[in-house]
Amino acid sequence: MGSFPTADFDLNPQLPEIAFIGRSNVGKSALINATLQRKSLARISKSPGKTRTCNIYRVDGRYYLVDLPGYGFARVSKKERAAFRKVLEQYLTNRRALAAVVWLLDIRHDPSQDDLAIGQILADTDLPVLVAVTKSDKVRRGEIQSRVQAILEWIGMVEDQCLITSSEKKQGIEDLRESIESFLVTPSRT
Ligand SMILES: Nc1nc2c(ncn2[C@@H]2O[C@H](COP(=O)(O)OP(=O)(O)OP(=O)(O)O)[C@@H](O)[C@H]2O)c(=O)[nH]1
Ligand SMILES: [Mg+2]
Repeated sequence: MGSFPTADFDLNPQLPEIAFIGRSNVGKSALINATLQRKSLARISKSPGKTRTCNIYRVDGRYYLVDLPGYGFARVSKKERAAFRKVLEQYLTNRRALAAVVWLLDIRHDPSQDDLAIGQILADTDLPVLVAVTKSDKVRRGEIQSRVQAILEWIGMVEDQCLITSSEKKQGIEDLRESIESFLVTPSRT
């Protein structure tokens, strides 16, 4: 495990990377923790904007999970926001070891301008993308499907590219692990 301020970190050994990206506070660190089945491994924030560096977790000596800084948090300066976005864009565009991206979107919110900008960057890369709709425990059961459909429509993606998750209730975690495994079978850039 390591922590890096920029996205051009060197990892040894070189292994496929699965990046978790999404707005600040969307639940990236919590979902990584749930996926790793270990508490307080990735830092979870009480106040959003906590993950300011790229935090890397090596899993079973086979691959890395990369916890990237959240984008679009309104209370940091415009300059800082732009810097975060740049780190993300460079990483997504240039990172050779990047096997796939898990893109997190909060079930309660329509995608933001920042989300849509990231969606465009992702569309411009040839990366496999899995959408993880997060915090499904925050809406009533009967609302889950319509919220997910609305979000998918916003970002122009379909249901089989999407998982419904709750780190709190451990929902969708096993499916997420399986998806990650499937991404490792056919690395996209290496
Ligand atoms: N109810 C509920 N709360 C969640 C869930 N996942 C995360 N949270 C809460 O949402 C807040 C943000 O979670 P983080 O995992 O720190 O979010 P992050 O995306 O890593 O945020 P940054 O590091 O700021 O980019 C914390 O208070 C978490 O406890 C979930 O599935 N359900
Ligand atoms: Mg975080």
